[in-house]
Amino acid sequence: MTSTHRKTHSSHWGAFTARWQDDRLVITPFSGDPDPSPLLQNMANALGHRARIAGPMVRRGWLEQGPGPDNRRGADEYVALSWPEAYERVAAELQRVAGESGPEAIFGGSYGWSSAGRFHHAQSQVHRFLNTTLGGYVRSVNSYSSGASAVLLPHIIGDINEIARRGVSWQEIAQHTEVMISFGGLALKNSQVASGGLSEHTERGFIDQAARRGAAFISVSPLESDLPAEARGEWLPIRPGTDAALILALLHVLVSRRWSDEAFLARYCVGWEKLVAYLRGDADGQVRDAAWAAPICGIPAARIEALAARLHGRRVMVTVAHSLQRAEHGEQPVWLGLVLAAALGQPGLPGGGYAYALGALGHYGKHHNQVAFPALPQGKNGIDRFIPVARVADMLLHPGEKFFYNGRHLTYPSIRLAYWAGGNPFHHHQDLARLRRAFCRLDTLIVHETAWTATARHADIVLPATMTLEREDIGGAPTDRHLVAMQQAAAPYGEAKDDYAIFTELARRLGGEAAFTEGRGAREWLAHLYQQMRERLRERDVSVPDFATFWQQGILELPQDQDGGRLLRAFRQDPERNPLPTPSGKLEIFSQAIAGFGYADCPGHPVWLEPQQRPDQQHPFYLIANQPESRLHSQLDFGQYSVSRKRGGREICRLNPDDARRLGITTGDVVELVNGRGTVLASAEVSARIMPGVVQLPTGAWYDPVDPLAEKPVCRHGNPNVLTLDIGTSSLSQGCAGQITVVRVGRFAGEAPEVRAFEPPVAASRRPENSGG
Ligand SMILES: Nc1nc2c(c(=O)[nH]1)N[C@H]1C(S)=C(S)[C@@H](COP(=O)(O)OP(=O)(O)OC[C@H]3O[C@@H](n4cnc5c(=O)[nH]c(N)nc54)[C@H](O)[C@@H]3O)O[C@H]1N2
Ligand SMILES: Nc1nc2c(c(=O)[nH]1)N[C@H]1C(S)=C(S)[C@@H](COP(=O)(O)OP(=O)(O)OC[C@H]3O[C@@H](n4cnc5c(=O)[nH]c(N)nc54)[C@H](O)[C@@H]3O)O[C@H]1N2
Ligand SMILES: [Mo]
Repeated sequence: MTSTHRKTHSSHWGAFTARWQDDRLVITPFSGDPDPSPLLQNMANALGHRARIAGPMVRRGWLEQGPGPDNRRGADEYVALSWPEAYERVAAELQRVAGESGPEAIFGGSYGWSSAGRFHHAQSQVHRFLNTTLGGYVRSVNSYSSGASAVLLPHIIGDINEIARRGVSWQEIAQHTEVMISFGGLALKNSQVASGGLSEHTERGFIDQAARRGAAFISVSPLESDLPAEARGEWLPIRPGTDAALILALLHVLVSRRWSDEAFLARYCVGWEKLVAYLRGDADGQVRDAAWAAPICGIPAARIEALAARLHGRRVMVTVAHSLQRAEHGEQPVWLGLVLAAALGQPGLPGGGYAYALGALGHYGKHHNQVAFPALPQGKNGIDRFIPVARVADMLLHPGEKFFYNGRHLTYPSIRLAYWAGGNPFHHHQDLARLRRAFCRLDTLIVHETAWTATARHADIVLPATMTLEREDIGGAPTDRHLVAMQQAAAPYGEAKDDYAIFTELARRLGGEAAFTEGRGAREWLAHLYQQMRERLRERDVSVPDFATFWQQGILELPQDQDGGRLLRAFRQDPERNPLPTPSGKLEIFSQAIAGFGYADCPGHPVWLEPQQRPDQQHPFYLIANQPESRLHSQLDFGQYSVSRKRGGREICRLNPDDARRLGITTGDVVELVNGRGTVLASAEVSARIMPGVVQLPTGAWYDPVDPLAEKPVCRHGNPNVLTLDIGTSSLSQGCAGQITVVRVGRFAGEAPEVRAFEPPVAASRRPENSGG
């Protein structure tokens, strides 16, 4: 299966062709992509990498003692299983748990990005499997990406996808915007990626076009690198987690200079007067002006005043990155970004207004396809219990306890079994030692993985999944005008199987095969889903070739809808006839609904709230744990591009020259980042592009603890989630707050331990049946 023909294929970071040259896989970006991503090269050496999982495996403790809570998870040996025995054991265990406790004891949220390819999308597969064979599962809602904003924005502007994200296009910004102020920047490293696929990387070009026309870009961020060089913009360093205070001060300047657009605020918004009272400090005597914000944000008051003057009277676009809301009280800067745009009178104007998270992913600010490629139907989940996704460890550690969420008082379910396919909680979750303790409470953890991630290493049963290049699929996203036939380029690694094939066999053993497969094999599903899209297009008088022709030609261009901003424009034209889908029909600067929930950590209008994590004597530095430029999350961390961006096999941690000098650290030193949750080693890089008092270590280095059972583990590779705090953003949304924490930084003394993250666990042999176990 090593054909020398070019195969078309796709990934979350771009479309490409793959071709074998001798025994080397040559990856060539899609010719229509103006700015292809270097992440593509992570795939070149991935297929046969030793970190891949070659066959089904079972954890020794589970094999010998049977299901049940077990503190050895993460440190145990693995024993190889044949596929028939693996199927037998998984099916029996699902049957046992569902029989004894019902599907409400099974957690099937399985959060994670999986791979591009809409049919084999692992999360859809596992959900469909649990629904059709067991009647359902406990699910998770929202995402690690936008945990706080996904709950907040519907209250204050309306549906997050329709209005907050579709309101503004890059094209329009390139043509009309005069000032683009981006809280959290517009890092091109981030817009390389879009879930489902991204055939054209256009952000760099649009930013360049806007800057050439004279648009001014201002990036408010602790890191200079969040602003692309093409923007020729201005970097305004800010202390992490303090943007809400800065925006309040900007609003105060606008009000006191009579620069606020009172006509806009009166006609299109509710609650402005309540916020003005808060800015003046009517209730508590605290004026929120530039002098008040300056020491909080680390920005001189005069600079805040000057910034407000630059925004006044211009066509301004405000963006707030996802990162700002992945933090304590993350709702506040998201809400205030909208208020700033409203106070400047911008929403609904061409090139003006608020574009939440624009630039954070490659599919924001793009046009939408007239017809989206259909998702694999997931069936009906008979269990109506859920958690906000980032509360997974709380759920496992505190079954039966109550928690607040978006006006509801919910109870954590009692989970016995978790099933994970297509996600890596030991990448995405916070406080990994706590997460391990939480997973140790389970009877059973089942994981499908392509490679030996830390999540696979904590599982009781590990089933090897194929990578996309080893199967056929269709790549597409609602904002990508190319649909890509993901043709198979290689035979499966070892005994790996497609998630679909694994679930089909399990469903057969559980008596649900017909419901799960509907009688279709993988190729038939692709043809079936394609045909559905083709029919919907035909209803709009668009004709596209049949499946066989599409498959052979490899790439299909789809018609798009050019008018994403129409809802906001219509609202601006006539807010009474075209109200927003909020309770008041207007932009909500004050939300009666949120106020009614009575949450001290998220009141009825946006406010500044002190976070509990602030630098102190013991932890003098902020740690920014942001998205990595060298890969998508933890995916293909062993790939050649990701590895080339490490030093000595360790992830790189950036710090400011002043801090480095004081601590006696130079580029290339191994440093340790320490707090009450653990220690992380990384390779230091001294850089003036990060503000003093802040260090940055991206996410995604595979968790590699020296002693996996340690209460405060030491990760020798550089996974910042050892250090981050596992708390919700607020009672409103309970989102992930992993972007920022506080640490102590020092040079690592002595011989640094070798990184072992990509060494698979040693396959232990099975002990004779009656050796006592
Ligand atoms: N501290 C901190 N933590 C964060 C963030 C942060 O900013 N700071 N960001 C958060 C965000 S925004 C996100 S979205 C999450 C991302 O967290 P995840 O989405 O969980 O991270 P990925 O590494 O993409 O995990 C996908 C996993 O699926 C596997 N996989 C790929 N294809 C297949 C397949 O076909 N079948 C199977 N069975 N498996 C497959 C991959 O090998 C990989 O291990 O992380 C979050 N965590
Ligand atoms: N290459 C690559 N791209 C990705 C991903 C990836 O893993 N790799 N993940 C994708 C996913 S799933 C998502 S959700 C998006 C996430 O998009 P974001 O969450 O926006 O991405 P981050 O890189 O975590 O953060 C963006 C920048 O915000 C800045 N920042 C952090 N804290 C603060 C703060 O308090 N105030 C201000 N003003 N700035 C702050 C940091 O310097 C950081 O570089 O990225 C997507 N893009
Ligand atoms: Mo995300």
